[in-house]
Amino acid sequence: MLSLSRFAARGLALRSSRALHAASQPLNSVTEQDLAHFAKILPPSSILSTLPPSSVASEELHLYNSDWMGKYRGTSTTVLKPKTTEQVSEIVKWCNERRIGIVPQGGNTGLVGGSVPVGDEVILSLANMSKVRSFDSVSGILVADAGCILQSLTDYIAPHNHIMPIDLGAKGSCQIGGNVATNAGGLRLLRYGSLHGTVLGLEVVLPDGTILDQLTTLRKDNTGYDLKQLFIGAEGTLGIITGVSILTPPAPQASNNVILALPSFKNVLPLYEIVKRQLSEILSAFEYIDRTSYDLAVKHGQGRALSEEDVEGAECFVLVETSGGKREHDEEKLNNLLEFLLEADEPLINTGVLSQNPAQFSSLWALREGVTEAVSKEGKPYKYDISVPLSSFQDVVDGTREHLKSKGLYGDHAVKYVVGYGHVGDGNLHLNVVANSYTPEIQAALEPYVYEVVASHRGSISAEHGVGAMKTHALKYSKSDVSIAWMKKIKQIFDPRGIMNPGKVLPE
Ligand code: FAD
Ligand code: 2HG
Ligand code: ZN
Repeated sequence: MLSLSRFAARGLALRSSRALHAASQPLNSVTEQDLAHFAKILPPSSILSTLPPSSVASEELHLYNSDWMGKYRGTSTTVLKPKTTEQVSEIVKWCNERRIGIVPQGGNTGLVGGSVPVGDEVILSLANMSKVRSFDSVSGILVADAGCILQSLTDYIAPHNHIMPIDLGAKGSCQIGGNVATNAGGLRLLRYGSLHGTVLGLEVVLPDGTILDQLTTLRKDNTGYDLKQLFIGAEGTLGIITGVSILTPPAPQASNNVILALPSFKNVLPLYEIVKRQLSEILSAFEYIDRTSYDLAVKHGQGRALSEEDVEGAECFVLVETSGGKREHDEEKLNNLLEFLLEADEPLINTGVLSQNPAQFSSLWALREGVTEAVSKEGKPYKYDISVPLSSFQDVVDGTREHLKSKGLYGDHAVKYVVGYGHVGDGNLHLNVVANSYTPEIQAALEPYVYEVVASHRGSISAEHGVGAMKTHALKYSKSDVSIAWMKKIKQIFDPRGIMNPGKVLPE
């Protein structure tokens, strides 16, 4: 008995050292033989390759090889677009045997370079896996292919009076699988919590091609380790999500929003306390926009500008949304809040602009949701999505600007703006540094500076966008050596040959 277990343990050690060795070898490039094999799994229309017989021009792969910001670029020769989980499994099995790297790609809206190759890995696009598998309008449980676009799922369940528990500016392009893979936060997290809570089950193709079917629709299931949680936020490094089961909340009967103009950032925290207390159960978002973010949103046509009078003297803005069961009740609460705020002896706000109809509701939201787009139109953004104490949001933004000034990098020749906006309710600041172009000097001035500031607050270097290719070297600022070592062990167990989204999340 004893000798058998010793033997078994030795066998395991041998296997894992061989696997470790494999993972440190360079990955193989796709060859014409590989393409011939993929052609047995997929129809020609689902294969895009610069290699024969597909032989498309490399420009046709540009959209897949480049990220949303135009900051990260891969050199993949081949994009595969399977329609079924079985096809994904067959592709992955082959790539694992041949040691070809795979990058799972959803809507390619990620902001940390996770969705594009670091070299010439195969891009496995989920775009053709876009069917709703089932929806139960009583429980609100939706089961869908991972490639379903978030907005189309929203539209699908709307007639059944349900909404998706997640909402973000990229909803028209991002996919539910990408949302789960990044554990996306977004604009509804304050109300409906994170995907770690709302995702009930997943179907995942593991790096050896095995299909892990955990697509349960159970609200409660305590049968041991909850494996699906590992894939939520793994950014495609542990497997390819092919199906998602998610709990969708009933649509609120009434939603309202208001933009509050504040004379000073220091009023944001006390305002948040009052708003939470007064609106309690109907508060569904509390979003922060600094003045420059607002000005850029307006400049680039995101939402309708507030009147001159409303923005005069405003250092920043807060967008408050309510979602509740009764319109009159909610409106009364919101009006009472506004009255209270405006009539205070020392008012925390200058003014409040309340939406009066659905068009105005969307327009106010666009001023906040549209900042990302506006910033990208203005220049080349360096993006840091960090968790720091709310009280330090402005100091982090101002400190970064001063730091760049001290390096001679602030001004039209280099960095044009340093802006802050984000999800106050989640303690998540989006620090965006808008430059004329991406340069090594700006990069060196920002990193590790920003990460050190975050670490000094015991914050997180990634509150919601993930690590991707951007922050692998910076993981240590938010995770201990012990945590990183265990993350590496988990990666090694699932993906001993290192094929799944190489160069992402974990440091070398
Ligand atoms: P992709 O960008 O394609 O991929 C992202 C990562 O997930 C990559 O590592 C990729 O390999 C992996 N991946 C994708 N699909 C799968 C899959 N099926 N299985 C395994 N791995 C997979 N993010 C937020 O959190 N909150 C926001 O409010 C927010 N707003 C945004 C607004 C704009 C305008 C933009 C452009 C982006 C925003 N983002 C936001 C970032 C981005 O939209 C999210 O990270 C989103 O969840 C990515 O989804 P996607 O389908 O585009 O994934
Ligand atoms: C948001 O909250 C997104 O608008 C994007 O997470 C943030 O572009 C960014 O930095
Ligand atoms: Zn965000």
